[in-house]
Amino acid sequence: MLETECVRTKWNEAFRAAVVAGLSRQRKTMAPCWLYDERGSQLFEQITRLDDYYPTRAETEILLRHAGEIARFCGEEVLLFEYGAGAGIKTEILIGALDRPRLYVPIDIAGDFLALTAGRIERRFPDLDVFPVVADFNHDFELPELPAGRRTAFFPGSTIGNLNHAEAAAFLCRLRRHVGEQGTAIIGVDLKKDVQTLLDAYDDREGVTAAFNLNLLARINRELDGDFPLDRFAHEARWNASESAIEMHLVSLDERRVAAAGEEFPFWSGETIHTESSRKYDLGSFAALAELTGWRATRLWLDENGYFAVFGLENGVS
Ligand code: AVI
Repeated sequence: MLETECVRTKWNEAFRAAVVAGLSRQRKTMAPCWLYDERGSQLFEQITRLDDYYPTRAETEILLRHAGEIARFCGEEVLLFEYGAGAGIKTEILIGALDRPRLYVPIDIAGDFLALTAGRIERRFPDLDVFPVVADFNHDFELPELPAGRRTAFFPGSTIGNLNHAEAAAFLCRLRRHVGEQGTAIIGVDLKKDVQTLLDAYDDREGVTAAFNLNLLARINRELDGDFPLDRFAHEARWNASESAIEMHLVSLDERRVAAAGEEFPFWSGETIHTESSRKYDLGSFAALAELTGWRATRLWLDENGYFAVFGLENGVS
């Protein structure tokens, strides 16, 4: 079996196992990573361009406005690691501002997507060496041997908000190990704000976020022989104040039984599948999380509305 086929087979098996486990729970839930098949990734791209979805705009504004300062914070001739390749324009802004970056290391589990990103960056910055690493950055993995030099970890998009507290802490510890003693990190973090702005961003007027969420059911139908009636489930965005998170749910509009992956799953009318949490931090709570994991949060850049933060972290080990 070809290596890519093998990865795909394992991934299909993991999807099947996640669906059976997630839909068998008393509170049905699926991890957000399953939203991103090819169609889901296209829909997410569209979300980032919506008027209602402010995070991409706000973070890009910060990077454009403060690129020089952020680059000075990272230092000269750095090795830049990006977790989750494909932040597109944001990566290009940062690389374009860095002083003679030595190497760009995009890290992602999706090998084909990673190859596209690597090719794009190589064409855009022909003098920069690019070393893609296929790995699931949500779990521990070893980096290959790389040239010496100061290292910066870049994690934009507030993807850290999709991790729970324990996962986010483990992730920040992992970054610290990867960048070593003199290392730094640039992390994009979406901030708490009025609830209506958040609800609008996660239930946009154009219905793209709804299509993104419902695509999970279409994917189950396609890949696991499911029979979810897509018009009898609805997208819902909810603010969970105690978790400080926007949650995405898929609500069953009737009582029914649904087949998928060779099993049957009962739904009561109004029952939901929780498909994503997007945690919103305040400045103090994110700085505290960073410090808890051995970082020092020494720099902070904000957009004009104060909606989004880019943190500059330094490895606390001196
Ligand atoms: C990828 N992640 C940071 C997005 C977010 O805002 O939590 C995913 C998303 N879900 C709905 N809209 C965007």
